[in-house]
Amino acid sequence: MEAPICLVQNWKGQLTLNPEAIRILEKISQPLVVVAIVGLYRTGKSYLMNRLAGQNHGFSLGSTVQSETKGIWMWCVPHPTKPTHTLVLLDTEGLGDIEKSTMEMTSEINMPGPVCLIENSDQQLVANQKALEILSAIKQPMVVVAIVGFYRTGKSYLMNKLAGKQKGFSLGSTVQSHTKGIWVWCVPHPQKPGHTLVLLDTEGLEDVEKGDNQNDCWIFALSVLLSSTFIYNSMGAINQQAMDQLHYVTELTDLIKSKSSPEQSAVDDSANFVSFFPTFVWALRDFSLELKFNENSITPDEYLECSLALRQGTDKKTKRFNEPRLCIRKFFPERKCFVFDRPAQTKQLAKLETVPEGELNVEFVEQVAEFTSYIFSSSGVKTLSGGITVNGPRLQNLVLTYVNAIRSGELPCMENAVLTLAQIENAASVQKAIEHYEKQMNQKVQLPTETLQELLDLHRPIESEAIEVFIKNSFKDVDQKFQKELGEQLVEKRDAFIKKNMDVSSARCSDFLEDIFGPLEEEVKQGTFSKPGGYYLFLQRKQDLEKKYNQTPGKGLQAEETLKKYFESKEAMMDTLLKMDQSLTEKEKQIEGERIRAEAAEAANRELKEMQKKHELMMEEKERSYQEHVKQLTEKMQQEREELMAEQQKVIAHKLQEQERLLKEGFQNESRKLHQEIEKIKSSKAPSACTIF
Ligand SMILES: Nc1nc2c(ncn2[C@@H]2O[C@H](COP(=O)(O)OP(=O)(O)OP(=O)(O)O)[C@@H](O)[C@H]2O)c(=O)[nH]1
Ligand SMILES: [Mg+2]
Repeated sequence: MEAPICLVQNWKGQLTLNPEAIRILEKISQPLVVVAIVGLYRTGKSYLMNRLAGQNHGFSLGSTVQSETKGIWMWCVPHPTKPTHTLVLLDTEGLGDIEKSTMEMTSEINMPGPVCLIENSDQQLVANQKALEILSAIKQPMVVVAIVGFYRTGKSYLMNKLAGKQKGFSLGSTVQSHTKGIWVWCVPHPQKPGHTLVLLDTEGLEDVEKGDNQNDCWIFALSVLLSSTFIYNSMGAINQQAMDQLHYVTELTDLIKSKSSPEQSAVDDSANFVSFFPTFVWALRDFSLELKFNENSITPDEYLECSLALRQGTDKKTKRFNEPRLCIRKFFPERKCFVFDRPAQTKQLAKLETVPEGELNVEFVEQVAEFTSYIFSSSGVKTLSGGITVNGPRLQNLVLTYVNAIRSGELPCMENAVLTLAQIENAASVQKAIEHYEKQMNQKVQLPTETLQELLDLHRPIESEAIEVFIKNSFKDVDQKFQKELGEQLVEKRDAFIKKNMDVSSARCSDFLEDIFGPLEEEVKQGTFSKPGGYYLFLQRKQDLEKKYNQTPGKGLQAEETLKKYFESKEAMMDTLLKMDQSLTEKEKQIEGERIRAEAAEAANRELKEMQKKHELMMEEKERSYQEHVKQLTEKMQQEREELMAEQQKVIAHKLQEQERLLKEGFQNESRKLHQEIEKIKSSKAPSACTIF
């Protein structure tokens, strides 16, 4: 075996055997020596196993704080000392990986049926707390499909099909509009494991009974903002009536803002819509026409595109004709159309939910199957600008931000929503990084250390990891506000460790001093040295004990300082001993006094040097830490820049395509406008280089 292979896969807590690995094992007839390694994540297990295989590479090592190995990996190599044996190395995924536990929690979607997400009561839109809580518990990436259209046109019925259920979103069987507000139903994605399919069913537009349709526009706009696939549902053909009904799309420019403060003067804000708008799917229900154009059969998509062709002319009527078409083409570059036959006999329509599939129109059943299959395979995860994928907590915040904006009379703004999200998540990322730092420091550092350098050497890689945790979990950190905050908190935490290191050391040294010098002090009290020649006798004993103290290990970096303080506190006592020693002449006592003072001066000098050294060390550390922040930030910004460029390229490609079509159709003016938009995007500046602290 050239390289290791996965033996047991661990996918979201589900263990499965890899048949390929089993086949390899089956072929080995030699006796096996099996060595397995188990332990906490990121502790060098894979590295050690590679050494057992006699290789530098093999089991993949991670260089980040994330656990690299998942499940159990196997590597069979010839036994290095037993020629007829095979050595089987089993490398396992790290235990206690925090990331894993949060990932595993995620798969729980507990929604037996739909719940109202945004209530529409008394012309007020209110986010429903219960639904928000359900959303916030789902940590998986979300594919969000919303349906919008006129009332009583079978929207809820179709959404139930997407949920794979006969019943769910409630249907009305009378002419009265049934669904109110926006309802949500989260189900496991039928084709993308680890993803959640979020279905948004909305209240029918233009219900005559409602009288006031003020919120219809908002329901339309919110559905566009929240979804990654937006289904517009209507009855019959795409005729002028259907287009007129779609006036909401032209009103989006007045309802949604992409940038909080549009810096563009020449180009309006809606030019940015295309970068975050969902895929547009038109569902035509009870469609009874033949799909033919100039005698040729056409697909539903071609039918949609034909219907979106513009008309020449400058009169009001032509303008009204062109406007919704232009908006759809400009805002929704990705478009799709599905037609559906009438599902059943008239008398069965009112109770469609209870009609067995076998009794439905065969064509309709096929069309629904084709439709659901497209939605499942083609709808992407809801993504915000900057490549930020939406999960439950993020969707929850989006709903709140948008609904609050509408309630307070502002326009929901895409950029603001992302910034709000970023603020919440970046604050949490700082917290997460600090927790990582503290946990690792407590685990890896044995206090007290012998030197400050030693403590800093341990601190450094852990600080890098903490920054990495932050960088990985944060986005759109405007002016590096949160990274600065992290920097400050890390300094605080580090200094707290430095202080603790000193405190622990001081306390320990004091204990040692008491143990070592205690008996001597006792003897002094007893008067053992209060006799001629007693002073030098005392000095001798003191020196011996000092030696003993110096040789005692584990004192930490406060050893000298504590000793000095101790002697200082005993100065008066030693002075008395010296003065009382009658065997010494005054001259000798004077000389001894000078020696003591010289020794003290020397000690003070040493202390000063120590202080300077410490200061230098801390300055170096500050610089190094700054460089680490900058390094990781620069990498992150590079990535973000690339992401942004890719997004821009995509937008430009869409706009170029539309521009070409407009030219072909003979709309020079419109084409020129698009050209301006493209130029504007091309000249928009990439995020500036990093400046922090
Ligand atoms: N003609 C026809 N009726 C349908 C179709 N699909 C569902 N229905 C029936 O139309 C009625 C309304 O269906 P719903 O799914 O509640 O319609 P809706 O668009 O959600 O209605 P509102 O929520 O009031 O906007 C029900 O009796 C359904 O059985 C369809 O494709 N064609
Ligand atoms: Mg409905």
